[in-house]
This record gives sequence, C-alpha cells and structure tokens, in this order.
Amino acid sequence: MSQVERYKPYKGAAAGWGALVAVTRSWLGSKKALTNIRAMLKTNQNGGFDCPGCAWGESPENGMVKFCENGAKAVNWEATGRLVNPAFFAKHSVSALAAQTDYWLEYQGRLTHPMRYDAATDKYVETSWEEAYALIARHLNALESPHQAEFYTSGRASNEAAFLYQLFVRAFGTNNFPDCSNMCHEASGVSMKETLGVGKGTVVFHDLEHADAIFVIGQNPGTNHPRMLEPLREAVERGAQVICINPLKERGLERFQHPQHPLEMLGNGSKPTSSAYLRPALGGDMALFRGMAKFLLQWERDAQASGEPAVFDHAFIQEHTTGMDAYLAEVDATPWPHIIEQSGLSLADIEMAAAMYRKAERVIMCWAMGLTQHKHSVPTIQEVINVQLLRGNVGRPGAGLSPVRGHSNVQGDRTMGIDEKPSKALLDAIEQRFKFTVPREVGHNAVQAIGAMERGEAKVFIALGGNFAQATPDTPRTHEALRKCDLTVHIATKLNRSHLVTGRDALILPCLGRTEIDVQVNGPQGITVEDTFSMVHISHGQLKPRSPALRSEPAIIAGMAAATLGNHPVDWHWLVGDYSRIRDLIADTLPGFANFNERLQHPGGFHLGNSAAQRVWKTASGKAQFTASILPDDLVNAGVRKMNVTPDLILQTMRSHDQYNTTLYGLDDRYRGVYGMRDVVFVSEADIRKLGMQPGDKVDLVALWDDNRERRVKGFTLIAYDIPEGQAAAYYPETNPLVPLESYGDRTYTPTSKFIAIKVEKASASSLISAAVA
Ligand SMILES: Nc1nc2c(c(=O)[nH]1)N[C@H]1C(S)=C(S)[C@@H](COP(=O)(O)OP(=O)(O)OC[C@H]3O[C@@H](n4cnc5c(=O)[nH]c(N)nc54)[C@H](O)[C@@H]3O)O[C@H]1N2
Ligand SMILES: Nc1nc2c(c(=O)[nH]1)N[C@H]1C(S)=C(S)[C@@H](COP(=O)(O)OP(=O)(O)OC[C@H]3O[C@@H](n4cnc5c(=O)[nH]c(N)nc54)[C@H](O)[C@@H]3O)O[C@H]1N2
Ligand SMILES: [Mo]
Repeated sequence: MSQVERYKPYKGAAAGWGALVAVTRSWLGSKKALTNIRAMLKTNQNGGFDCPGCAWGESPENGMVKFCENGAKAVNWEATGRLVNPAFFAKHSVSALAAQTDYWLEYQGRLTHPMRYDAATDKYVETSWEEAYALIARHLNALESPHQAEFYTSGRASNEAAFLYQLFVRAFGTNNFPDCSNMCHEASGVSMKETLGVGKGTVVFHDLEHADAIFVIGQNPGTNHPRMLEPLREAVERGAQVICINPLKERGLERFQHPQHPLEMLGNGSKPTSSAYLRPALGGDMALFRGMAKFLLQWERDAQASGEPAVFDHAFIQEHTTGMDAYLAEVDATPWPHIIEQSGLSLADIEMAAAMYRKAERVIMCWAMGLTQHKHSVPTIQEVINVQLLRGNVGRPGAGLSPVRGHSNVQGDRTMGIDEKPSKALLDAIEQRFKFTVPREVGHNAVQAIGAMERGEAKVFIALGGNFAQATPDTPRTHEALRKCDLTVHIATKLNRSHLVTGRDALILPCLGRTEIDVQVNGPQGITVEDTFSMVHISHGQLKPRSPALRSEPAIIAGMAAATLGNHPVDWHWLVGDYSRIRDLIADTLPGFANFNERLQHPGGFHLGNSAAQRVWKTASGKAQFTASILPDDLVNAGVRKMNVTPDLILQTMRSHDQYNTTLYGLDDRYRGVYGMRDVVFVSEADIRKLGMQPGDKVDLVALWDDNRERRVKGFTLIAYDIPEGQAAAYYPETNPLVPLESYGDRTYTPTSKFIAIKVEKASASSLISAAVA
C-alpha cells in the first residue's frame, strides 16, 4: 500500500463496532485470550483490579462491568503470554535491541528475571534479587551526597509502592523525585493550589450528571479517557451543552456509539457527544477565556444598567473570593484584536462560548494536555478558573474544575508524597512519624534531573516504572545524559528503550503488574489507587504472575531500601509482608487517610475530600483567588523570534488511538484514519500547498530554538488533514527529539509538547533511504 492509501478518513462513530473489532483483535493477539476476557470482566469491579489504563473514575454505585477498548488493550498488553527471559537477552545484545523500534521492544513480552548489564559483552545477564539490591546499595552509599541520585516515578505505581518509595528516598536524604506528572498535569496542580488551595479536581463523577454545560478543553477522551464519553453523551441527551475546545475535530467528541448498547449498534446509529466545537490556535485557550470574560463583563454591566438579573454571582464573589477588581481591570485592558489573533477564533465564536457559559446554571470545565503543555499553561488554567469564579461555578453540585488525569494512579502518587517540592506539612508529618531528619531542599523535577545528569552532577538514576528516555524532551541529549550515569535501574513490566540507554552499570528489575496476584508473607495482597475524582479504592490482581521470579513493586522498594539503609527508619521486609501495615503508616502520616484499612471495605472505596469543593480555601488569602495575568504578547518564544526565521508551522505532539504514552499497541490511529504508520504529520491542505509540497510527500521536521543544536526528525509523511492553518500535529514519542529541554512551562517545567515552532523541509536523501528500509 502506498503511504497515501494508508490514510483513510474515518466515517464511523467513536467506540461501537470499530472498538469491538479492535478489542477482539488485541485479545487474540495476546495469546491468552480466554484468561484475559475473564480478567477484563473483573476490571473496575469490587473484588477485581483497577484498570491499568487511565485515571477516569466510575460512578461509585454503579456495579456494572465497565471497560473500554483502550482499557482492554492495556490489560492485554500487560497479560501477554510472550516472555522476555534470560534466553532472550542471551540472544540479543543491547546494541542489537536498540536498533529495534519501540513497538518491537514492548511487543516481545513480559520481563521475567532481574537482569544486570554486562558492558564487556554488551548484554544483559541474569542476576539474583539480592545481588541487584546490593549493587544499588553500593552505588547509593558511595555518593558524596544523596542529591546525586534521581528517583523517577511513573503514574502506574500504587499508593503503597509510592509511599514506601518516598519514605526510602527521603530517609536516604533527597527530594529528587522527577515524575511523569512533571510532564503532564503539573500546571493544573500549580494553578489550582495557588487559587483554590487544592491541586486536584473539585468535581466527582455525579457532578457530570448534574451539569448544564461541560467544557472539554484540550482533551481527546475518545482515545485517552473513553469511559468519559458516556457521561458526555448522557449530558447531551438530557439537554446539557457539551462544548469542545480543540483544534482537531476529534471523532470521539463528535459522535459516540456505546459498545454496550446492542440496539444502537445494530441500527448503526450514534448520538452526538457535543453541542458546540471551537477550534482555537495552539496555545490560544487563554485568549479565548479572556474573551469570554470580556463578554461576561460587558453583559454584567448591561444588566446593571438595565436592572436585569446579574450575570456574576455577587454573593459568592463577595463571600469567597479576592482579587476580582484587579482581574477585571486586566480584562478591560486586553484589546480585542489581540484576543482574536491569539485565540485563532472569531468574535462570534467567542461570543457563542460565553453565551453558552452564561446560560448554564452549573458548569464543569474539564481539560488535559492541550492546556497543560504550554509555556503559559499556569495563567491559561487560571483564566479558566477566573471565568468559573465569576459565576460561582466552584464548590456546588454539577459545577467545578476537572483536570482529567492521565496515568491510573498519577494523582495517588502525588498524594503519597512523590513530590520534588513537598509541602512543609508533609515533611513535618514524615519527620514526626518516622523520627528522622527529612531533607528540606527542593528536589529535581524531570527537566532538572536531565540537566543534572547531563552536567555529571547526578550519577544514579532509578525509575519506578515508565519510559524516561522516550517520554522526556530532547531525546538524543537525554539519552546522552542517562549514559553518563554510574548506575541506571528500571523497575518495569515490559522491555522499553530506557532499559537500553544504560549507565556504566544498569539493572532491569521485573515487577508484577496490576492484573497479577500478589502474594506476600501474609497471603494475597491488594493495592490502592486514587482516581481523577479523588476516590480511593482497592485493587486485587486476578491473574497468575507471568514468571515466578517477579516481585511486587513494594517488595522491590523494600529490598532496595533494606540493602541501602538497613532497618532505618522502618523494618522494610516486615512492612511488605502485609500491605495493610503500609496503609497503617499512610493513615498515621497523611491527611484524609484515617482508618484507611477499614474504609477500604466500603464498596467503591472512599472519597478523600476536597476543601475547594466545600468552599474552604486553603490559599494564602484564605479566599478563592482571581488571577490578573497579562495575555502573552506572542506565543512564539522570544529567543526563536530573535532568530529571524519565521516558523512554517506550530507543532503539537499527541497520542494515537493505539498507544499508551510510549507504549505502542499497534500502528493505527483509527479515528484519525491512519493505518500502519506513525511517522506522519497532519497539516492542512492549504499549508501543504503553501510549502510547495503534496500530500504524501516525505519531509523532515526541524525545530526552531536559539541554541545552535540541530533538532530534526526525518522522513515523515505529510497528511492533508482538517486542522487549522498554521498548525501541525504528530505523534509522541517519535517527535520528542524536537522538544528543546529548555522549552518548558513557566513555573511548571513541563516541556511545551503542544507548542513547537518548526520548519518543514523536503526529506533529505538519507531520511528517504531509512524510510524505505523501515
Ligand atoms: N489509551 C490511552 N489512554 C491514555 C493515555 C494514552 O496514551 N493512551 N495517556 C494517559 C495520560 S498519561 C494522559 S496525560 C492522558 C492524555 O490525554 P489527552 O490530553 O487527551 O492526550 P493528547 O493526545 O496529548 O491530546 C491532547 C488533545 O489536546 C488537543 N490540543 C493540543 N494542543 C491544544 C491547545 O493548545 N489547545 C486546545 N484547546 N487543545 C489542544 C489535541 O488536539 C488533542 O486532542 O491520557 C491518559 N490516557
Ligand atoms: N512530546 C510529548 N512528550 C510527552 C507527552 C506528550 O504529550 N508529548 N506526554 C507526557 C505525559 S502526559 C506523560 S504522563 C509522560 C509518560 O511518561 P512515562 O510514565 O515515563 O511513560 P509510559 O510510556 O507511560 O511508561 C511505559 C512503561 O512503563 C512500564 N510499566 C507499565 N506498567 C507498569 C507497572 O505496573 N509497573 C512498573 N514498574 N512499570 C510498568 C513498562 O515497562 C512500559 O514500557 O510522557 C510525557 N511526554
Ligand atoms: Mo500524563
């Protein structure tokens, strides 16, 4: 098939038949179809395991089996019958493995034994758990300072694992906790904590059932949170408005077919999920919300003049907020032409959004990476909060703010203290409970950790899950930084590229997955997770572990900690004999977890509580805070502007339908009509013509950044796509070489993965050859 034929626009609804076909294919492909179907039926049910996919939550009362196509893929990917065992590593050297694609690497199956890198043969060789722990302890204890080690966490780690890990690392002496959240919802946490006093969403599942309008901003739930489509569709059915703000017309947001409603599928009918769809410029959301505020302010003044009912919720503003006057002055001062130009929307679009917002009694704002991965993400989210505060849309049923989290327990990991900027309260609580002097220095986030390794300041890198080498920006540079380490350690379920970017010493420590039975001294154990609505619940693995040599994440952390620190500050091995002991320590240390073990008995788990939802504001002023930010002059970085090269396009990097972050389940992106390829770039037909090129042409993408480093990805196929002019979209992680390490969000250090100024060049001869080989 030619590249162009592999692009076929998708005409069906999201989910529905297409999803079932895809699920069946992935079941059959996993070699363990029947067991996995049985396991799947227990996902997200009391007594089963929590879906290892996304962090979306369920209606707590709803006992129905809930799963989605992409949750099914996540289960199957973990529960595969294929094994990456010592014989596999004996056959393939690390350099040979490094020549394979990311897809091939993970496809090989589950890691089965602890492996140590042998530089002499360039191969991983089997090692024992005890030798592995001893090697880690030797390296850690040889450092001049504990701050020379980096401890990464990916968001699948359970609460129990995360709590033990942070205790180990702080007892060792550092707050160097780079984590996936740094690259994800960091901006949501920063902006909400400052203005509302909580770093988490203020809504629970039921709020979605009572909202009159739900804004879905910079988020593609059809792929990344498929179970969210159902409440959205229900909302539209009962007459609520769903307003989507996304430059791409994402299929899941347009129409949705429920895979568990047989009648609807037989008729091949589908119901709309959205009532309005705005397509802003990349990074244009702050301008849009500023424009909405301008309309609201104008209507409020009109209402005051004519004696009509007020537009603002004055009682709420008076009692609960501060800073509105300064904010409204900034709204007045922001000129319309600037708003229109930066938002990429017409005045009429902005007026419509503002009118829909005003008309709705109760409004929920949901968002994900389209808002968080920009330089100005914090002021952008704070602008959304400003608009919500104007009409009292925080802290009442059916209204609020909902940053929709990514990894299934990324929110819980933060709650457990995986935080490079821990609060004083957290550190005091740990110190009091465990009686050791905790490190008070702010630690490294992901970007800073890469910098520290690059400069040779950090020498040990340990990762609790994830794929740091691929998920982070500036890929060649990040790989170089990792290679400078004395030791790299990966606790993982599947082989990925990070394991092949080794320090002088390197370990792969294979762990149990969420789906597997976890037996410790006191019998089978459950672990707990927190979903995006702050519901905490227990998860019990159902499947036989893929290898008898696997250990659980808590057991591995205990092993590393005991080897490094002995019994300080706790008896690590005793603790992991029964995870309820870890939960007792959590209950002693962290607010909201009193009687943790008892409360888990409650079907569906328990809610952690959210002060902002109670209209209690744990902010500096004790009130909800309006923020008077200035709309950025120009979204293109000042350094890039000085280069005197005009970018051809602004690129966003995103997920296909067949991937879980750096894990590729397949090479299709069904809803966007792409099959069997990933090195593609979506550009409007008009822009392709302007570039003097044709759809299907091979191009190199070159990032613009004023540091004289070349950042280029080669041999991408141009796809003519329904995308606003001036924009391009391509998949992550392939495009991470284009994201400069220094291009990150103000105050968040989140790489600007949704805003990269690029030039598009005809593919160089060498990239055409490599593309032909691939
Ligand atoms: N199946 C599956 N599920 C997942 C994941 C996965 O990879 N696969 N990843 C998990 C994780 S860790 C996360 S964080 C979430 C990610 O969930 P999403 O945030 O939905 O993921 P992205 O693919 O990055 O999609 C970003 C969306 O924002 C839009 N967008 C980009 N830039 C802008 C902008 O400037 N403004 C606006 N308004 N929109 C913009 C894009 O067009 C795209 O639709 O999903 C989680 N769930
Ligand atoms: N350009 C660009 N870059 C991005 C993003 C983007 O949108 N654009 N998104 C960012 C976001 S939102 C995120 S969250 C990060 C994700 O960054 P990470 O969380 O680091 O990456 P993942 O791809 O989710 O990690 C996958 C690996 O986790 C391991 N794994 C899977 N399950 C388990 C388990 O149960 N236990 C353990 N120990 N290991 C397990 C497997 O070995 C698998 O290979 O990437 C970020 N990077
Ligand atoms: Mo994420």
